[in-house]
Amino acid sequence: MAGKSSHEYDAIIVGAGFAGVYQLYKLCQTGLSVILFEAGEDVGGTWYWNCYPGATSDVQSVVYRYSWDKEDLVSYPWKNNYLTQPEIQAYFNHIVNKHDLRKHIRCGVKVVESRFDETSYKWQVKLESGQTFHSRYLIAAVGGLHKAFIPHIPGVEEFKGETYHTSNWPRRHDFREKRVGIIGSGSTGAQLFVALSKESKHVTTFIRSTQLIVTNGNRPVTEAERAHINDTYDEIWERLRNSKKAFGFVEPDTLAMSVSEHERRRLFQEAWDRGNAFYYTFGIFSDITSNVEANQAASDFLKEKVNAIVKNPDTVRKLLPAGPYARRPISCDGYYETFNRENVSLVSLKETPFKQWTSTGVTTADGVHHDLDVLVFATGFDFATGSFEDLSIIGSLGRTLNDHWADVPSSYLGFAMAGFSNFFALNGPLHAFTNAVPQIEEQVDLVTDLILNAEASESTVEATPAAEQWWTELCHDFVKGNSFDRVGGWLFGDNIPGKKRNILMFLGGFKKYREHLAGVREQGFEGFDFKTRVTK
Ligand code: NA7
Repeated sequence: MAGKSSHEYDAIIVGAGFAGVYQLYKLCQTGLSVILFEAGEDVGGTWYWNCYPGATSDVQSVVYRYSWDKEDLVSYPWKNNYLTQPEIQAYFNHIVNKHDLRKHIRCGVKVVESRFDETSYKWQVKLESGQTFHSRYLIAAVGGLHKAFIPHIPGVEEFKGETYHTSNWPRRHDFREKRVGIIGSGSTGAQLFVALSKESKHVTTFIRSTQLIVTNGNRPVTEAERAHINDTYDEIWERLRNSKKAFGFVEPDTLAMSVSEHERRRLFQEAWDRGNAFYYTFGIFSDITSNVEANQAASDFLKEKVNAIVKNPDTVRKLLPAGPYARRPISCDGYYETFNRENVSLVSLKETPFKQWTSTGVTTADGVHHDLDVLVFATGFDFATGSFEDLSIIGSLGRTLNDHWADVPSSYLGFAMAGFSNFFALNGPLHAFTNAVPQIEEQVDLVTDLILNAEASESTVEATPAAEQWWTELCHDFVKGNSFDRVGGWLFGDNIPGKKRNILMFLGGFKKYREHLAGVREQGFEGFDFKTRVTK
């Protein structure tokens, strides 16, 4: 439905990734007037911005898509069991076109301030262009991993070559004659390192902390496999919805130490051959992240792989981490093999930190000057809260969302905050740590029902302070005893200087997350306050 006036809508959505596009679809179905603003020049969200070479999903193609379009599930073609960035972006365009959503989407539009007006019960949404739009509901679907983190590295501004963050990759590049330096070796840095080694003159990976990396196992899917998937799609979703990580694989109850060493190694090997770090971590044993001995065994097996694959013993030494195997698992095909190439170098920043930047590279503490034409920051994101900062969200009583989250990034169910009427931050702090797409669908479904209930009762809707506090404490409780807590990282906001350490996700698993959401619905939207709108 078109807007009531050119700047007046029932709902404004910000962001055209998995969350925003589904939210748009759902609200369009209800007959409400909706507009979606997207800062990028195309749909895709995270997958629009992160178009660096090698960008690939680490959730299998079969379940890295919407579950609600049954016809599309069985007909949309995909070649391999994992999806590359261009394939995912093509999927977004396909969905948007198929469901005639593009007419509601404005790309290349940045929201710079969003303020709730208590008198009109409307959000005033200001754009960079100077225009202001109004809506009853505001849904920020800006993605948890959106705000790029570029660390302060003293003297780096002396470098005069090309510089990029991976999430702001140039649409065209040619590095055939270029020497590239990559800072950062998480999921992004690993994929980029492998891909650029094949298309650049030389690649230097500057690694501060090494993490053990598992093959992704990307391979073509045969027609017979696809036919089987299509025949069993209902079972696949059913299994996924009743699992913890929602990756589509069966999550066993077997404890790592309950089987013989021989059997344990056999299963680790099988998982390595099959590929995928989430499968390696959660698909063979149930206690890799909760039992120290199990974690050690998983880690030792991967260290053996590094030893077996990487030829240079000094490189092996630099690649072996000291701590537990307990960060967001990283999947990357060909990672360790890449260190055997002639055109790559590894610099351990713990052993030889940056000493002096020059216009053509950097000298490290061992006196070596690393000549660079291009410097890439694969240094990650200000997870969960950072994405929302630039929207400058101001709720009831003039409180900003940034202030609300300053000490403890809190939410009810990962998307609702007390004091922020008619506002939903999809994938906000404390959403579930799972395959992103199915849990986004759960959030969007509930948000849509909340909006419909508020419409029917002519009310505003927001989380109660008690509900927000309860969910936040629950999320903090789930961390206790989890190996992730021993290492930290962006799941805790540790990567951002000055950010207070807090768990930023619900680690209770997808099934439990769904049960919580279902319970809220069954109890008449328990934890949400609907206040009748009084016309002033
Ligand atoms: P990550 O996983 O946050 O990785 C960032 C990397 O950047 C990591 O290796 C960091 O090392 C490194 N880093 C950060 N700051 C510095 C400085 N100052 N010096 C050297 N190295 C630094 O981000 P990704 O983009 O790889 O992945 C994020 C998620 O996006 C991923 O999990 C997927 O879900 C998609 P550190 O470990 O902090 O020592």
